[in-house]
Amino acid sequence: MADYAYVKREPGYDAWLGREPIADEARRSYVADWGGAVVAEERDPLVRNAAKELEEGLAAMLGGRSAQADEIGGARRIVLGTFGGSPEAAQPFQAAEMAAVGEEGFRLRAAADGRTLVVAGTTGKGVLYGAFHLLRLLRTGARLDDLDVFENPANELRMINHWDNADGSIERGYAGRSIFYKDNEIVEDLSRVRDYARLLASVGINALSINNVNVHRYETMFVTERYLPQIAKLADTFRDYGIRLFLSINFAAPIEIGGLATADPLDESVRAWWRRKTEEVYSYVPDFGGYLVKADSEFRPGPFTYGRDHADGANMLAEALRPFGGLVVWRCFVYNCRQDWRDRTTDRARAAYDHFTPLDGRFADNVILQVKNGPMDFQVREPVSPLFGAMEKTNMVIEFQATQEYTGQQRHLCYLVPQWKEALDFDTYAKGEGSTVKRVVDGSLFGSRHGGFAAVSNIGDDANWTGHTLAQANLYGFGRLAWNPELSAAEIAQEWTLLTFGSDGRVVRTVCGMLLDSWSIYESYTAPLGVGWMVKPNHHYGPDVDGYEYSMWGTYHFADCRGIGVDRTSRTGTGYARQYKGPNAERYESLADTPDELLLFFHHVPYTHVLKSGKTVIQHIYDSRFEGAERAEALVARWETLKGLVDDGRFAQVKARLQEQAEHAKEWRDVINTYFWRKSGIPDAHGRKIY
Ligand code: GCW
Repeated sequence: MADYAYVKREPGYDAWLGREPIADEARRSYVADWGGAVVAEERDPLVRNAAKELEEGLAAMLGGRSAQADEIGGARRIVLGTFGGSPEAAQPFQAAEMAAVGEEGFRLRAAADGRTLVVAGTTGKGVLYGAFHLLRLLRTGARLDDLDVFENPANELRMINHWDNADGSIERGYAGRSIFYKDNEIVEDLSRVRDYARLLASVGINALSINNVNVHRYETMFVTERYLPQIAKLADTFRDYGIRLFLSINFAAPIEIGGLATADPLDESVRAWWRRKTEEVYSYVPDFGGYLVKADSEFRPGPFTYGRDHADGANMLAEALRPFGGLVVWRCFVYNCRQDWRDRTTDRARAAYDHFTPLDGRFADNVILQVKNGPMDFQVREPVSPLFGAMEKTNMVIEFQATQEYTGQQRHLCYLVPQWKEALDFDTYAKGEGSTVKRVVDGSLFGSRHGGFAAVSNIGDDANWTGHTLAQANLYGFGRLAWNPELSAAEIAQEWTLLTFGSDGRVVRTVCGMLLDSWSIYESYTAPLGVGWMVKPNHHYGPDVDGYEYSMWGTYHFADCRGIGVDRTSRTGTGYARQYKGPNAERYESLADTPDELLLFFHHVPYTHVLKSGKTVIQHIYDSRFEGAERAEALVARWETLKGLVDDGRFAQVKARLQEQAEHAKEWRDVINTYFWRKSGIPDAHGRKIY
């Protein structure tokens, strides 16, 4: 792991909490005028951190001077505090206004005296979020004179899942090694972890699971005193930034480390073991969040071994956690990963729905099911999982993948917020029109007790956290969206760019444009029309059309000399389309109504099938591969226009990645086009080079 003092100075380390002074002089003096002094009287550690962040942020914006009224000469002050603990912070608000602010919400207001800007919340956590919001407003050019902001987060759980292993490796990690572990120990120096907590808190993340859902030998012992003292220190670091720590657990732990002969969730000795363990965890981490569980999935142990179901398994852990207010986050990524490719009746896309919907109503109220956004596995394009909206009596969290396993591994640019927005805005029709996914997970649709968002982390110990500097926008965007899913992908891109690269109009326009185009570019040179995969096995990077075609993983495209796609209709296919409700089921059952971008997910069609766009499938395959590769190449040229406007370090870093992407996009283009030309025998209508 790179030395902290060193990485801290590297370009990109500060990410969107950048330390550059505000370039525009008028703006700088306006901010200086308002930010004369930061006043916070409470001892609450979160209020203290809020004040510290504001002070340091202001000092940086104003060019390194400390934000003291007399030095900067600003006449006005920023007051931070909780309504209950700071009369000055409460002063500008009516009782009803204060009552409307939830546990994590905040209000910002320019007080009537014209001299005070107030950052106030019900709790220290709210004040902290308010301070970060104010910093964002200061940097992005907001007017302060009549400032009046009121926010509560839309979602209770705003969580990051780390797939970090104790040996320091990261499953599907593309930005270096773990910042938490080295050689099966938790790192001693938590300075970098603290900076990470700041980044997360600044976008409202409030929960974090620190180890891979595939729990191996050492991580199984995280719930023992071998690790708990160090885990408690990690939890302390995160607590000061309002983040609750979760652990991924091994369902077979009672056997592997407990000396029991079984892990049967209905066995009293097993239940007692988990109760004792959980008590021990809470003795070290009093505000411990709970357990994240991958069970009976991809060779992980689970309740099936004992003839029990997922509700039995989850409820056993829920019982152990309940006295302490802890949660079970139980993943629904459950499918048969030993499928025979010859078997055409099994459809992996159906699996989560088939396993879990019969259990609706059986889960304890401190269990939350965590469902991947799509039914398969984080492909560049998938329909939305039909589990959303299908379990009225069950808490649900949506799981996104910020780490770009299937979307370019942070070597390619792929801003995922537009993809996530599509999933969140998808109407499930569960209770008629307007039953969107975001309303399922925020709890409002079914009145669920718990819910929210989770994302698989995309950070590692690379100096810039995410490998590709522009991939920071995915972490930023995830947090912002979890706080407020109504923000648009463009608004988030703009905020991130302003905060990260400053306010030069050319930079903002160019970077936002690149971000917003990038998902579509990546999609267009990789797998066509929603069919997915076509990647090299295991590491999943680069094109291999048949890489998974004859494997056990259930991810097939069924291309032959006549056509391609998976028939998931109920009349002639696997019936998956019927897992949707009302108009969605009708749409996907119908070849004519299925949108082009998902055509091959739902239907097997001849290459000569004509799309809504007017093109044949084969011509679409060729055209989009050619266009995609060209657009990838154009990204390099677009970035190059920013030479001298972005610091040299980050400029060079991004340029190198974009060049690699452009080259690799050609590889995708040629492998895919050649494959389909050879299979179909149909030439490109425009006679371009296909090998
Ligand atoms: O996307 C797949 C990955 C696995 C991962 C699994 C999961 C942690 O290829 O590496 O395992 O999903 O989500 O559990």
